[in-house]
Amino acid sequence: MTEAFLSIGGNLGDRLANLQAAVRMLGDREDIVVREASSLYETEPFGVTGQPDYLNAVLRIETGLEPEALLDVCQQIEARLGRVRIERWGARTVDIDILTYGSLRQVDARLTLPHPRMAERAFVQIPLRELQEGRIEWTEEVRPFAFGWSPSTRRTPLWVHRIETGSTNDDAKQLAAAGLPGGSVVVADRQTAGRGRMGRVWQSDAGAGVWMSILLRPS
Ligand code: A4P
Ligand code: MG
Repeated sequence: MTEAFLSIGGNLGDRLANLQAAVRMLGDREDIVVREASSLYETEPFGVTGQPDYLNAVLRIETGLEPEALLDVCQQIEARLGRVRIERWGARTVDIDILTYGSLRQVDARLTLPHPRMAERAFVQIPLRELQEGRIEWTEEVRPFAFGWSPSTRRTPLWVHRIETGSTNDDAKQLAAAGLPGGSVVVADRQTAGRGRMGRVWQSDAGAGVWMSILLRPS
């Protein structure tokens, strides 16, 4: 079995149902085990603008399939979920790309590994870092959307980093409602509206500020 990372995303129809169906179809196969799924992220379209926002995630799988056969499976699932290729980078129900396959490096018209454009895309890098480092970043174009979704049973606390936010407390409450587990931390470089506990406002020197909230009992 070889470890591989897949990127999945879509921006048409019932986006969540489409991604869940794709993950289920991958996991139903005897030659693929889905080990871990990142959170879902809602992301601004990259490449072609004027299309709906995407939901994106990254999966860690193990597979007995050769890389080309794995790509066949990904494309079959895309087709079963109604993907029609109209324009490159255009809107789609589900797109499944292979990010890495073990440590394999190859450049080929049909399959290039690692995925040639993965480094420049926040919608790939941020979910990947979540799986590899247990750390969530929250940027304007990539927002955590849901946590602990099927098939992942991953409940490890996460570190959520925001560049700027109104209030880390409000963020923490919202993320807890979405399923972020206890022990998670929300930090921000800048906080614009939140107030400290008991009405106190905490302030540190400009440029050196770190605001943070810790989830103790997410329920
Ligand atoms: N191909 C080569 N290497 C690979 C690989 N490692 N994994 C070939 C998958 N496919 C690979 O892909 C075109 C061809 O790339 C395939 O036939 C395969 O042989 P495609 O999926 O048919 O077409 P595409 O997805 O429109 O093109 P491409 O270049 O894969 O686009 P991307 O890079 O997947 O970008 N914005 C947000 N926010 N979220 C998104 O998920 N996705 C795209 C598509 C654009 N903007 C996005 C998102
Ligand atoms: Mg693609």
